[in-house]
Amino acid sequence: MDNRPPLQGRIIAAHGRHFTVELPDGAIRKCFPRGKKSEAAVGDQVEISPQGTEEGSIDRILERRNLLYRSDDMRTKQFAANVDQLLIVIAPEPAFSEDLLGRALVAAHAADMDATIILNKSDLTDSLPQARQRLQKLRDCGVPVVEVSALEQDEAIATLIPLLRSRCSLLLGQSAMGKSTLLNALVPDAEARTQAHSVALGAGRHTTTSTRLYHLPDNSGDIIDSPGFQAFGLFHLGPGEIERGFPEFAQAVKQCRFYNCTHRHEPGCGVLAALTRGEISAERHDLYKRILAENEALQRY
Ligand SMILES: Nc1nc2c(ncn2[C@@H]2O[C@H](COP(=O)(O)OP(=O)(O)O)[C@@H](O)[C@H]2O)c(=O)[nH]1
Ligand SMILES: [Mg+2]
Ligand SMILES: [Zn+2]
Repeated sequence: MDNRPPLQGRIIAAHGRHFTVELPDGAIRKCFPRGKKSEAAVGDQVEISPQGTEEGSIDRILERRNLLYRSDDMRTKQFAANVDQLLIVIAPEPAFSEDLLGRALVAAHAADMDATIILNKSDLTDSLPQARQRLQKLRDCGVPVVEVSALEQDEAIATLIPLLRSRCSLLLGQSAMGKSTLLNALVPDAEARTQAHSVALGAGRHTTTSTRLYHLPDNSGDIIDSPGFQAFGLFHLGPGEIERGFPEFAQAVKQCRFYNCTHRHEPGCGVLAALTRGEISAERHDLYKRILAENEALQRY
């Protein structure tokens, strides 16, 4: 048994049962949580007890600034902790889901994280106008949108680096939107590291299977890559948090007659009035109602 003092480090990768922890001097240790279940997430600051030269146990997760997660049915999936901004990567092809995009924005809001949409593959000029048009309602309510093409590496880097500087950013998106291609442009040695890991796991060469934090060159910021997702449940959010995830409702909510208005059928509802006037998009209001209905259905069990 080792009897050395605990060390503080940061989780830079999660692989199911074990985690990669980076220490302040850059050393890496493979660490296992104490106990069966672990709440640790990439980005967490942790206290570890070193074991041998390469391993350790995670004794404690230090207090988090924030945590982004989703919850589908009874399972929750933590994306990352202590994140400064969420970068949601979408593309004109394959067509992105407005439902998933809207949910990711709600989750970011609830976690107190800035969010920016990265519209990748801007070189696909045939389908780009439609993608832009689908984003307009989010642009209108103040969500920043940045267009890049990961295939035009130098330009993409020049556009993204100022956004990433001195911050920890989380790349999130459906698969095939180009997250890994963007990451490889930004972090030149990322691909080698990802592939070595995928080969070890027997996973596909181009499939991101785990969440991992990378340092940008010159330590100018951190970026976290994550596997794609097909579902984005928000069962952990209450009605107020869901409502605040739709910033374009904020003004209209002040006009609601009832303080506990759910903005679905109530008389004197400011949101429904704004919807009728075309100031709030019907798709966004539908998404709001879907999330609310899912959470209500869960509470009946
Ligand atoms: N035309 C075009 N294709 C891209 C761009 N970025 C990525 N791709 C392609 O899209 C596919 C999915 O990319 P990948 O990075 O694996 O997506 P991920 O699943 O989000 O990590 C690959 O075939 C990439 O070569 C881009 O900016 N333009
Ligand atoms: Mg990927
Ligand atoms: Zn209302």
